[in-house]
Amino acid sequence: MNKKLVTDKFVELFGETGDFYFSPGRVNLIGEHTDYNGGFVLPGAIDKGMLACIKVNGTDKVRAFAVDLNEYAEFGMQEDDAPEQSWARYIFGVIREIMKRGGQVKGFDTAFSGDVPLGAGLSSSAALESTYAFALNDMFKLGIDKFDLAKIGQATEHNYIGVKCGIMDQFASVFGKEGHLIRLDCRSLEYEYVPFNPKGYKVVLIDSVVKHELASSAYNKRRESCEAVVKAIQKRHPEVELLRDADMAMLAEVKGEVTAEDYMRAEYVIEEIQRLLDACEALKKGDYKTVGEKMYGTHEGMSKLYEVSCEELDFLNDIAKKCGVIGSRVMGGGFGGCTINLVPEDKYDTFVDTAVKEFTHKFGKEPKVYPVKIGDGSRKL
Ligand code: GAF
Repeated sequence: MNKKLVTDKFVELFGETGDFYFSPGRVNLIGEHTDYNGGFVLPGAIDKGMLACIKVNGTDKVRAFAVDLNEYAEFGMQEDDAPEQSWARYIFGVIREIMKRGGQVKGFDTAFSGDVPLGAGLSSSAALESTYAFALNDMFKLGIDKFDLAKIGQATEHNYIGVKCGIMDQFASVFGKEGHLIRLDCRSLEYEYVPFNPKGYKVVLIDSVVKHELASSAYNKRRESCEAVVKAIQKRHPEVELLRDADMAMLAEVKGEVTAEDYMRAEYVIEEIQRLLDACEALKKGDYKTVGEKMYGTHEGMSKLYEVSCEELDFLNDIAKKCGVIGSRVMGGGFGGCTINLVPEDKYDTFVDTAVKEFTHKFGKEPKVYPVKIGDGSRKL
């Protein structure tokens, strides 16, 4: 993380340096598209994220600089002051969500930079939201707890970006703990840190470098499908609030009442919640083989039923199988981005070399490789 770059830019633009805050991106071992269905997820913060320098400026305006994009934005903090630039809308959204909850935010100057790759499914946007939610809470002594910091990030996505995401990414970013995954119940927000040190294995991400233009509308559509199925199930089972409460028998009952597409989406989610629970049990016993099998199951479901994979990601998944990787799947929302791979140490080099070589040969572009280190959550530096 280039602290010097951020400091230099901040000083050049605004004079004396300010305070530094960092929030990470995340990986998720298993449990995808389950969060907004009230299910479970198993993410971990990574050692890459967003770094911001920030200082009160004595005005009622924000002056912000995105170092990596070399772009400047200046905006007020009232509802109709929304900035043009999409990166600035994340900061604006966080401020607005804090203010809606009664927090007093004053004008500030800021510059930020990130080393979490954009559009790779590693939650660069949650990292940005968490950085500013955490920083403003700390600077203005707002007393917002960590759960609400995560919810502020999520609400920013809903209300200022237009992505109806779940809570996983922001939660992982704020609550991350080095060497641990977080088993999170996305309905109650009860969570448990699960030590993650798979002896004999390495975790690596292979980035397909595919970025889906319409990812957010496709994402929102998946959520609508799940909600449509819940509505149908509720006619017979009013106690079902979210897909998390449904089972395959309930789903089967509404087969003729929902579209075939919505049915497949719900089938995936119900199976995925179970896969995650099974994987967590296996993880407790150190049974990585079973964890890996579940990961392959997730990929299959995300590809065939939820239809959020793509040719490139399926190709990477096949290579993983061929190279003896014990678990591999598309990670995050999908529609491009990375696969996460649980690789026996002795197969690591061969897998990475083969994936890079064969992918480049087939698609004419090189995938990126990110070894994963599980780091801490939001913090002041
Ligand atoms: C994206 C969303 F932001 C998360 O809330 C989650 O739904 C994920 O996709 C899929 O599991 O990262």
